[in-house]
Amino acid sequence: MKNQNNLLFAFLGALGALGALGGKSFAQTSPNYEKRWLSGQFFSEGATFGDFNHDGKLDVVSGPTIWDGPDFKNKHAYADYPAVDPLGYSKNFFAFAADINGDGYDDIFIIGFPGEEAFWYENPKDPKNSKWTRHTALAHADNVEEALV
Ligand SMILES: [Ca+2]
Ligand SMILES: [Ca+2]
Repeated sequence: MKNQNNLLFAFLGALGALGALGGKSFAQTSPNYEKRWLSGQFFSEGATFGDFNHDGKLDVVSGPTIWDGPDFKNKHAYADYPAVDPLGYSKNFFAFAADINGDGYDDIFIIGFPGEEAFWYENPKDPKNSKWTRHTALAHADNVEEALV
């Protein structure tokens, strides 16, 4: 035990020396982030970021919901489908943000359950986030490894 304590003190001393040499402590250089809990229900395996309301700040899309950045407190539905059993799978395996129709606004592309439809939701370009129109992209997306190209 004494050897372990000596080793720990030597390790901490080395960290302190490195911090002094760099001018910053270890705590000042380690990643800084805040964990946010978006929902207690399971809607999708996929989630992503995009600027859906076109305000220059990234928003989050997960399942049928968009959370406006940067605080992610204001949420709104772009689609309407229920939560699923978290012991199973959803119909939303991958989510991508891209301007599919070239109108300057991020749309949402979803690869559903393997072997089933891949689809995208057209951004209505409305700050009130009115109805997003769903379009079929592929009748069958067979591989989980599918990627938006
Ligand atoms: Ca935004
Ligand atoms: Ca678009």
